[in-house]
Amino acid sequence: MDKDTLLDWYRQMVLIRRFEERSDELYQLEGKIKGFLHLYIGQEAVAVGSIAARKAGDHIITAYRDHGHALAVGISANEVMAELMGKATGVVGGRGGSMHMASKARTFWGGYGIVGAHISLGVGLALAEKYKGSDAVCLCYFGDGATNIGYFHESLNMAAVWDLPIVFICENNKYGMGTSIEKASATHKMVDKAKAYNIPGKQIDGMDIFAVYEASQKAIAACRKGKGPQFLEMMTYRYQGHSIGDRTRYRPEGELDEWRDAKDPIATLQAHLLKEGVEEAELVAIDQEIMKEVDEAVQFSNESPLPAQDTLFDHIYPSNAEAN
Ligand SMILES: Cc1ncc(C[n+]2csc(CCOP(=O)(O)OP(=O)(O)O)c2C)c(N)n1
Ligand SMILES: [Mg+2]
Repeated sequence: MDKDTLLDWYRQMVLIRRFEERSDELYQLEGKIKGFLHLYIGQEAVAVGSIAARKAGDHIITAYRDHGHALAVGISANEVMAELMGKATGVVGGRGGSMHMASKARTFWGGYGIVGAHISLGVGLALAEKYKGSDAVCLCYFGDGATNIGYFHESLNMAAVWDLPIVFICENNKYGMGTSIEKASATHKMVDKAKAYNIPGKQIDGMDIFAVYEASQKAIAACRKGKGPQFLEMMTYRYQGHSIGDRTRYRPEGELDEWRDAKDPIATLQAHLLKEGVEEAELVAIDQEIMKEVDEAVQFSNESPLPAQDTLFDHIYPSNAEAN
């Protein structure tokens, strides 16, 4: 990998981390963000490394832990932050909030709150591309908990029966909403569930951006060659609770420290860059730029208007005009 690409990965992961730390403060200390807020801190290498392996036109779809994916597909910090604050300048006009980031221009389809449901939409995106005869692929992200849902099984089955170009990316962070995999899933290796549908799969170190990128590249290439669906189980860890207010009492003491100290994705890439001769000052400069970018996003969002009252019925069905 060339130095500029690695610095870009570093920049993206630091942006996601600082952006979310600031979002946490805005929620808990300032009350500027309301509703749900599921943070992605700890899992940054998965979104950044796998999205780096896609080409323009490939589809991205994910669940409610979606700020990292939104930033990684290139939606600006301003638009993501304004969306979190429900402002008209947000990426979906302040209508969706934390769980529903999306951008048609970037073929990023969200952001979904119903666990597992979007996996079937990912299969639909892949079916459409196969039908059109394009070589576009869908990257479909979901958690370990989602693999216990019916949609997951029906979706994998249909994708395999129809040989669809979809990479199923399971972000295995060991827990669902306060429940460990061991308490909720009959098999503890998510990749085994893919085998049941004849879908090739691998467990990948999701804290190592190089491993994530390489595995994603191979899986995407296989899809483009018409080899049908692929499955990647990214072994990762979320540092924060499931959502704001979760005090993570269900996690064994010391587990978070073990992951953070030994495997933090940003620290690991940073160590690699320094070993390769990148000056520390260059990384500090990136960190400072990111802090500025996040501060500006907060200011932009604070100063942005709420959606106008007369747009209340826009984008819903039936529309105001039709209802009248
Ligand atoms: C159909 C459905 N059931 C339950 C919930 C409540 N819920 C929200 S997230 C979650 C756990 C999902 O865990 P996982 O798929 O591992 O994702 P993670 O939060 O770890 O990223 C549950 C049960 C929901 N949103 N939708
Ligand atoms: Mg999980």
